[in-house]
Amino acid sequence: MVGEKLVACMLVNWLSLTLIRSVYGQHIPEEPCSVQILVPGLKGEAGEKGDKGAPGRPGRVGPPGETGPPGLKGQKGSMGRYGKMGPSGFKGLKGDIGDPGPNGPNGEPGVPCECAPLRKMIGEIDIQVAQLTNELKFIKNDPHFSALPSPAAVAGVKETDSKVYLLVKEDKRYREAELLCQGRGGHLAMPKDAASNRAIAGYITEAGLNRAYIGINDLEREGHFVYVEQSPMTTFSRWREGEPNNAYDDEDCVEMVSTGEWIDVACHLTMYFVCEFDKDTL
Ligand SMILES: [Ca+2]
Ligand SMILES: [Ca+2]
Repeated sequence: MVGEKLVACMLVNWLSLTLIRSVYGQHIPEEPCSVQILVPGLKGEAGEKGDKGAPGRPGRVGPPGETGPPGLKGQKGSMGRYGKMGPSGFKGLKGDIGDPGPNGPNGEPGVPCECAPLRKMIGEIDIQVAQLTNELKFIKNDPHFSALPSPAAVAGVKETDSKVYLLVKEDKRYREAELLCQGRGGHLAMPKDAASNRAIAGYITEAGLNRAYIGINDLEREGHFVYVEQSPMTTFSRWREGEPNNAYDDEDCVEMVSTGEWIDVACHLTMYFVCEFDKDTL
């Protein structure tokens, strides 16, 4: 490099001296050519702006960006399908009582009735019946019986010339009924003629009953009916047609129906009964 510069320097100097001698014809002292170090000159003025260059190569892929802020809530989706039916739950608590329902339609006009006085009257009658029942229990032993009104008026009993009959409205078996009559000084009613049978039947009918025990049975000997006081049957009887039939081998007691007919029935049946009392012994 230095060598190239030295040669160039010597060439320039020679050319310069030749040019000057031909122009001026004078003698110009020669200067020995020396090595010089080239120093950069002053910075020139800025050039004009060049044309736009070609687009550069695409840059490298950058790192993932940070998570941005949450976006707006999306719209509600459509309803899904029904799921399978679940198991039965526990029984719930009893609910409150509902509101009262609407009033029903008006009833038909009733028959005018003074019910309160009637109830009071029924109550008084019940008391009278109880009192009369007690009085009857003392009929036999009451020495002043003759001073009392007639038995028929007192108790509503039926009577014939020689008998007083009392219909007892208590459901009893045959034997219990007879014992109750005995306790009052009598027996179950023993119709021994048409008149007494008619009196007892009328009593049953007037009471609105269909039947009542009377004092006839074949408890001692099957088919051999006697009166409850053990007296034998007379020629009088009022068996209903087909009776006595001792049905189911279990009919040893006798009821009178409202027509006055007799029917043998089972003794364990309970029904009302008619007692009779002898006027002679009252
Ligand atoms: Ca019998
Ligand atoms: Ca029978």
